[in-house]
Parts: sequence; C-alpha cells; structure tokens
Amino acid sequence: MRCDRIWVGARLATLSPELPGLGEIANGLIASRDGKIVYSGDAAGAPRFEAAETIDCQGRWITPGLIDPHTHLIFGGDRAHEFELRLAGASYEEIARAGGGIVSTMKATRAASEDELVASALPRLDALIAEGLTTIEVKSGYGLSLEHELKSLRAARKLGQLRPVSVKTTFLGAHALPPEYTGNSDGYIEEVCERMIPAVAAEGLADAVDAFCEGIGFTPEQTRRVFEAAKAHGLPVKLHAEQLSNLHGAALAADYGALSADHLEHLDQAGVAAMARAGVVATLLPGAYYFVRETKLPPIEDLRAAGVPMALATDCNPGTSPLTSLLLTMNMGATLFRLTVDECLA
Ligand code: DI6
Ligand code: FE
Repeated sequence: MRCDRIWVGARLATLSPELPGLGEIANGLIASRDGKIVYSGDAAGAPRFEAAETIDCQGRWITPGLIDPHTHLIFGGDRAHEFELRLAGASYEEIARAGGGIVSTMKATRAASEDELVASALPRLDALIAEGLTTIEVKSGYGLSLEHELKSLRAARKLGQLRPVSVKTTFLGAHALPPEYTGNSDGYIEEVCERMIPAVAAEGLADAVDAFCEGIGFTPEQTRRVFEAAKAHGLPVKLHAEQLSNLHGAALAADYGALSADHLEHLDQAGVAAMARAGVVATLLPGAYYFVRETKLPPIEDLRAAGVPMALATDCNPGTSPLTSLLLTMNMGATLFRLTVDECLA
C-alpha cells in the first residue's frame, strides 16, 4: 500500500483499556497519507507499505495527541505585576481588593474585541500545540455579562477554526461576582440561569457548564441552581470544587452526573466515594497548586483506590496558573502529586 510516511520501531502508547498500563505495542508502526493516519498498530500485522519517507523511531514512544481538559485560555490583559506583589507579601484577597485579581482581568476582557481575545489566546494555544496538544477545553468566565461571555465563547470557538485542534467550550459565567452585582450574588446567579445559559444554549456556543463553588466564588446552593439551568438546556456540567476549602462540591457535581470535578485539594472520603459511584473524572491542576503555594495535596491515593479516573490539565489562567505547558503539568503531576508516569500520560 502506498503512503507518504511511515514510522517504524516505535513503542506505541495506545491507552487502549483492553491492554495493560499504557496499552503498549512494543514494535509499533504508524503510516500516514495526505496528512491522515492510515495505519497504527503492531508492525507484525501491518500491510506492506511503500512509503516516500521512513522514520526509524529506535524504540521511542509515540503517544496519542495530548488533551488539556481545563483551561481559561480566553482572557484580556495579564496580571504579571501581581507576581511581584505576592512576593512582597500581598495575599490573593488583598490584591483583589486593590483592584487586581479576577475583576482586573474582567475589565481587560470586556475592553477587548473578539478578534483581540483570539489574537492574545493564540500564542498560548500555539505553545500547547508545540508540545503535542490536539484537544483543548476552553472556558469563558472573565466576561461576567451576557455580551462579554458570548464574545468569549465565540473567541474560544474561533481558535478551533484557526488551528488544527478540537476545541470544547465551557460556559463559566458563575466564575466570580461582577462589580455590578456587589452584595447581590443571588441576583447574578439568576442572570446566569435565566438569561445567560439560555442564550449560550440557543447559540450552541458551549459544550458544558462550569461554576466556581468556593467561599470566594459561589455557594453549593447557587451552584445547584446553575446545574439545574444547564440540565434544563441539555448541557452537561463540571465543577471547580474543593480548591481552597471543602464545600462538598464534588458530591454535588456527582449528583448531576458531572463530566468532572476539578482541583479537589480539599476533597474528603465522601466526595471520593460519590465521584466513584457517578463516574466523575478527577481533573487535577498541579499548576494552580504550585502557583498559590498550596500545601494540601488532593487525596490521590484515595482516588486511585476508589478507581476514580484522574486527568491532568494546565488550568491556564492569568491569576493562579499562568501555565501553557502540558509537559510541565505532567511533570508536576508526578513530582508534586506523586502520580505515576502512566497516570500522568493517561
Ligand atoms: N479557580 C482559580 O484558581 C481561578 N479560577 C478559579 O475558578 C482563579 C482565576 C483568576 O484569579 O483569574
Ligand atoms: Fe480553573
């Protein structure tokens, strides 16, 4: 069979659930034609290929494309100056009160056009692609109004047209309280549920709905309202849960059959059990753990023992995880969280 290129002598990590570990094929062969893979598997069972180019991998691994399942890639401005403030001893809350933090990113995001948001996200996306990313989840959550959340989701979708990657978008209107709603977080949640989610669903702009269930975010009851609205519009949910404290968000997410519960440093046994029962993926974000100098580890051994599938993501955002490397994320998963190499890759 004619093809453009074959890779021989490769160890293939198929990640096939039918094979142990990484689903290794020890003597793998991959063939491509017109930019598409036409064969991937054991060299022994492969058709006889006539290739214009043959690459001998000499036992190196070939893995599937990497997936970043939790990012806030779309945002305006940057918060680099907060790095020095933090080094000088300022806390996340103090910086927020002085006009920094999420609200400063909200202002810059609102001030940016859709094209400007796309242009500022592309270098971040390109850095991820250079390391092998092929699928990325991108959240809104820095617009915090109907107009600017829709703009952010459109910008996220645009990324998938400009680069050869799959983009999954998540509506995160319930990320932070915009200043217009100071003292009225229930009013903002009503806006999220009654106006934003229906509009996002009507335009088909989101593949899922997320919320930040936290003391500095939204309560479990408010999160439940967001989940109910998502459900009413046929959208699956996921949740920022147990990052800074334990509000039992993961169990709530499990009640709604969430795709994932993310962060989880403060997850307890009941939360682990609920996630295991509902098949909720634990998305671990060692970049955020590192940047905020968290010391409480997510309960990795409990998650592993309960058979909860674990994923790693960059959480790329300008405040708590300005990180655009999945390879470093995997390294941090092993070094900081003691995940095995196989777990990091999977
Ligand atoms: N958890 C986080 O760590 C970030 N968002 C979230 O839900 C913080 C985002 C920021 O500071 O801009
Ligand atoms: Fe996040």
